Amino acid sequence: MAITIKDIQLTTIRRSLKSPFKSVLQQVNEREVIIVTVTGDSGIYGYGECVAFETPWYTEETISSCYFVIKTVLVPLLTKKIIQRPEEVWELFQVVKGNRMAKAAVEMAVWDLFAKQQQQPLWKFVGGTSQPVPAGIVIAADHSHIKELVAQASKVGYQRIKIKIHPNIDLSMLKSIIRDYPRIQFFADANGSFHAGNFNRLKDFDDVGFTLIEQPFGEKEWILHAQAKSELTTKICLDESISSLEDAQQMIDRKAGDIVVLKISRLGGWTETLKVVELCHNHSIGMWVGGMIEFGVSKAHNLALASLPDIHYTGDFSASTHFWKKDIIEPEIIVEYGKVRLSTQIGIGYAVSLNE
Ligand code: OSB
Ligand code: MG
Repeated sequence: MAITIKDIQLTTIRRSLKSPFKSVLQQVNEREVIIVTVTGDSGIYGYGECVAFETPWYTEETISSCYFVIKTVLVPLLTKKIIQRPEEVWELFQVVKGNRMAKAAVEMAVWDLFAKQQQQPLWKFVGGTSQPVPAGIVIAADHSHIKELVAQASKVGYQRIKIKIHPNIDLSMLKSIIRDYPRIQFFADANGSFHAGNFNRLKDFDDVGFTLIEQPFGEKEWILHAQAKSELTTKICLDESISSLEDAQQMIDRKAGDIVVLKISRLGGWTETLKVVELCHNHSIGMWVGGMIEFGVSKAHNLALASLPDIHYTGDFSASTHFWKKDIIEPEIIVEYGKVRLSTQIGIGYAVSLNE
């Protein structure tokens, strides 16, 4: 059934992280996101979250560029339109170049709206299953804290721990930690900190015990990634490199990676993300859902994505309390026995509270 888009509201949320998030790219102390609320003609609300950062260190977009593009370009394009299927939003936004994170925030809200109109949880609407989603956490801190943070995460029950790495990190320290936790899967995320000049150093990471190495080289370094995939036994996984269906196709054609990190924001929304999932499935490429130091609206969308039967690796799913004193959703996201249970409520499945 068609939905007429009546109104689109933007709310800025700004909160401090409980502790700084440190990677080779940036240290994040505070987070600002935009919550997009789309109202349909029946009065139902759909929610999306824009997760661009304050400065362009992860993608080219920023939270201010997104606010500008959503407000002055995307809202006028969508308001009063009659939409039959949420995929039509992607078509409608084709006249706007780039700006995928801005587009994703609005498009996600429309998917939530459609799921609610169909009286279905979003995970069901996109074709997922009801099984609890395995929870993974990211350690992005000084090296002196890694051991202690792994011990804490293990106690909470996380089944997968992603450690932010760089070429100079102490490998014997990492080896001994990984040996101490045989039941936990360890991922390494290099955020593009390797280059042709230190390729051999990357090879030293091959026998540390990581399940995969995420984004060793820069975004466009297809040749270096292909070389890494052929010379290392550890799986190569791409994050920053994959911002479209075409990028995923490049990775496959050039044999530049084994696994893709799905991020709805970086890919420009659900429509493109689901195409990437289909492509990866058809080529036996592994997938998992990546985090963006986000709030509960984005996490709820991510949980729906992770519920798809094709997603086999554990994603960045930490409890609300990991980054935040208080999340913006009710109930908050909790990790039980290493998993997050999916909501049985319609749409994203959580109430959203936009006041402090
Ligand atoms: O490289 O995966 C990344 C957070 C922000 C920007 C980029 C990345 C990350 C993370 C995920 O590592 C952290 C999380 O939200 O759990
Ligand atoms: Mg990453």
